[in-house]
Amino acid sequence: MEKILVERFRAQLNVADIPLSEHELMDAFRDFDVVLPTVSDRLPAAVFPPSPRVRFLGNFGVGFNHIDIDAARQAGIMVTNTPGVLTDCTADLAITLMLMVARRAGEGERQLRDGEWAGWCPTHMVGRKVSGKTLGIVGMGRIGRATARRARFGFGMNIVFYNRSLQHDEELRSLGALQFDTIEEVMAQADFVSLHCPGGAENKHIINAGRLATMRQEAFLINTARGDVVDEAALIDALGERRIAGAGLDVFASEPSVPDKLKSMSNVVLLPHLGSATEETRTAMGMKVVENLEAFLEGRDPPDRVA
Ligand code: 8YV
Repeated sequence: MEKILVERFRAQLNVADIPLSEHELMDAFRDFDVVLPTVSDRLPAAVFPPSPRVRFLGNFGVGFNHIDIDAARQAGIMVTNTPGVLTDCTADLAITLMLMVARRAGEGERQLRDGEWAGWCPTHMVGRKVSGKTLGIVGMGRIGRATARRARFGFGMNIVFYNRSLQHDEELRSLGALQFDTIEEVMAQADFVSLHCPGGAENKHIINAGRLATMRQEAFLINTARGDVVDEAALIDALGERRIAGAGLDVFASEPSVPDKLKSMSNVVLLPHLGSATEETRTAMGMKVVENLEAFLEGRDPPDRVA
């Protein structure tokens, strides 16, 4: 993205690649007009100095729970994000995780590479069928819907979902998607529970011990949303005690650190936050950041303003 920025804004901007520590970010807020953070850059209220020079935060990503939006608003700093362009790839990855964990793909690949595959036999690495099962979605936004479409039309799955607001429209009717009033009801019905709600204080640990206890023993949890949505310790307990069948996780509470207990579990698939990681999507995200920045510099309202 830096290359695109340098080329596009050579005349207007002096571009620097800033290290990530909170302290250095505070300095950046004093020294720069524009900062383009990613999900790895934690921007709590404490990072915002009293009279920051920065006027624009162009977040490289759709989720912005790592930025204290109220602090930005109070400081009069505009914040933008990159919605829409990563919907397909994130939904693709949710389906990848579902397939991998249910069909034991990661486990099987590790076994083969380790030279431990003893040959075909009827009971070798038997997993669970995905097609025709019930998918429970928590958060029926863009990515939730894209995941539901893939599951319904690609795998003939039944869709049930929870969403804060009531949703009924033509697309949901064509998916045969059934909305429930509570997350518990969705979790109790589903063979796979896939999380697609935003992170941040509002949704912190909405998947907790109590809710995990409502899941069926043969069900899987899939998370491509944010790590803090799930109480990781409670999930580790549920997985360890085989109260649920497994989990496919692309996001974690304290990235890039991942609990050793999770790493030691064979019924868990772990990916390093790859939701949007394709050439096409990362380029499109970069272009969105550029579009928003361009609008800001020209005094227009950026298309993806969140504050
Ligand atoms: C991005 C994501 O890669 O956009 C998001 O919210 O979670 C990821 O897919 C990440 O945010 C980059 O900053």
